[in-house]
Amino acid sequence: MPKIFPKDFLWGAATSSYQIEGSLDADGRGPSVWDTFAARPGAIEDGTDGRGACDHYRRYRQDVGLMSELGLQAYRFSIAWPRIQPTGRGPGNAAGLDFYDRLVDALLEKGIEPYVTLNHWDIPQALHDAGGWPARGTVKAFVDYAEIVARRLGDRVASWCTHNEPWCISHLGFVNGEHAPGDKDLHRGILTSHHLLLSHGLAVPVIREHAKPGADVGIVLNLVPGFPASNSPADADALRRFDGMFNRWYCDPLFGRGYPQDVVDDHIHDGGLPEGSRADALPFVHPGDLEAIATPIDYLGINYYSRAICRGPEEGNAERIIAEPPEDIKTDMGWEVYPDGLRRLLVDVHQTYRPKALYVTENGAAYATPPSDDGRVHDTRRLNYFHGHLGACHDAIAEGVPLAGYFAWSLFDNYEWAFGYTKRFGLVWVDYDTQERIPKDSARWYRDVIAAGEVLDVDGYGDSRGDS
Ligand code: IFM
Repeated sequence: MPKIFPKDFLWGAATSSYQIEGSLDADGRGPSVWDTFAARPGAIEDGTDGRGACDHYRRYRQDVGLMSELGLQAYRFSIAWPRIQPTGRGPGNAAGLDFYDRLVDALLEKGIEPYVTLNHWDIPQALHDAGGWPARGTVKAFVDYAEIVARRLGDRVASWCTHNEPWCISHLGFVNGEHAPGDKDLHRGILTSHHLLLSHGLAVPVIREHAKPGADVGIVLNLVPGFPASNSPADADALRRFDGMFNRWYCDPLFGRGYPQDVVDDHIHDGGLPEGSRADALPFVHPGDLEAIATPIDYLGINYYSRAICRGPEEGNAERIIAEPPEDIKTDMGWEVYPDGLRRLLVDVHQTYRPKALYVTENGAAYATPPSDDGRVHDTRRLNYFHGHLGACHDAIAEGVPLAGYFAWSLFDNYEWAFGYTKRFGLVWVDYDTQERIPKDSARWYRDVIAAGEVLDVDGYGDSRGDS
């Protein structure tokens, strides 16, 4: 059966500011926490930072031309907060705002809808120094920043996202220290998650006030469907715990259910909250916070890469673990390729929370496949990944999920955070020395999929050369 998408299904690709822009010192940009973190010895696998990246800040016109050649209908990108407010407070920096103004206009000239994310992790360093996400004062700072951007771009932007992947900021940034700012403190991670959610909820009406009629406002979560490794009670509990920390801690309050008590109990167990803490009486949750967080949104964006197989503690190993997938179905990130997890996730979220609309705001795979002798990049494994996952999207729609669009991650190979430039997620190959761009086989396939509105067969696109 052909997998044909609804006519109004939106096809796009996504990036983020720190991962592609480069030009970190241009036009009054202030330092972000990622500039600082990347300078820390050993923090980044290849010791690099975002200073060069894809040089998109200077090459954005050419890049928009490439998007147009690929037939993208929407481009999801993020605004670098330190370009707009170099210290995270005060009036907008004209040169920084001008850049995004030009980018938005360039996109619209090519008929590409701008999908703007306000926070894809690069919070100004000065704001972090003043307390950062664990401090409640940052909530107001974010809402002020959102207002500055919405005032300037609101007349043209089709869709707004407050935060990208609050779990990553809270957990990777503050609990396990793999991301900026590199803290290892569960309590600060919990405070961060609350302040991200609260600032989202308070920013929604402010953005709406300045947005054009019909523009959407929402948030993007990285959700991971969990599966138990066996039928044992220990594995069932590992799944409950994983799902709670990763998914429900964010979805439940966003959709009016407050924080889940079982996750509060897990946090108590792990030393992140005091004994006796109650989900309905957390000291950092002020009256009105939960109502603000649950402000109705126009869509929920889901970033999906893989699933987790959850295993409970075993004798001699007190830790609950996520089982390792087999080698042959892993991407370069070590993540299992599991397309049906996306269908399951979309159906579950739809049935549990009933968001008005859903988007897959990121989905993709890291494979390092270099250019072959013929000058092309035969990324057959990425092609197969996209083929499987778009099929899963189609199946979810057939099951009644209001899935409105799909954004491939990523348009370009780019700076993969703590992995530096060692992981390549792009539809488009980037030579970081010359800044040459080469659309990969997956990009040619995706272009044809967009034109057809259908999950096309991959035959005739890939080539086994160079992709192992
Ligand atoms: O590159 C990241 C992106 O910034 C956020 N979502 C996951 C991607 C792949 O790790």
